[in-house]
Amino acid sequence: MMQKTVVLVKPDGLQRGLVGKIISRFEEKGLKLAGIKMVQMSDVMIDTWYAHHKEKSFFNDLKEFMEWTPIVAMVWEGLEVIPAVRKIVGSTKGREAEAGSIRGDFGMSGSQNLIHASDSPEAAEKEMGIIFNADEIFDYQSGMDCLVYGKEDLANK
Ligand code: 3AN
Repeated sequence: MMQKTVVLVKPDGLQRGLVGKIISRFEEKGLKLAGIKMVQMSDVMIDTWYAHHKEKSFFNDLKEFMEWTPIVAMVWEGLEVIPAVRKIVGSTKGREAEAGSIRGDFGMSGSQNLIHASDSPEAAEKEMGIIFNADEIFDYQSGMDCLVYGKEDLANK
């Protein structure tokens, strides 16, 4: 199934100059960029975004971290892209994340872990709504699709 997922380069990724490298990973994978913008997250946005973490001991630190600088938000599209992107991102704690993943290659921390990626279609919808207006998510024909996907992939998309 064709899906969209939301990726954030968090403040530590921006500060460390990793925005370009992170975007390259997704471009090289063959994903289609459907939206991109720089955003300063607010308390209200974080409360909604991380509502499921609101009772956690680290919530205030998480909020402060996410508001430290602007973030770079993207929407990437592809076949079953939500789990595919989570694999590229790697597990939460950088020092335990698999080598080859973004967190595994570039980070050590479980809080300053460079990047966010939606973990379900429901989360992706919610996160798109927090960051993007409808006219900031683009539907266009990707010239790469016929190279990236085989007939059988596209038959039941
Ligand atoms: P992931 O980003 O891998 O889906 P979640 O959803 O469990 O991880 O956590 C959301 C964010 O909360 C993480 N990306 C991280 O910045 C922060 N976080 C998670 N666990 C901790 C923790 N134990 N201490 C501090 N921050 C944490």
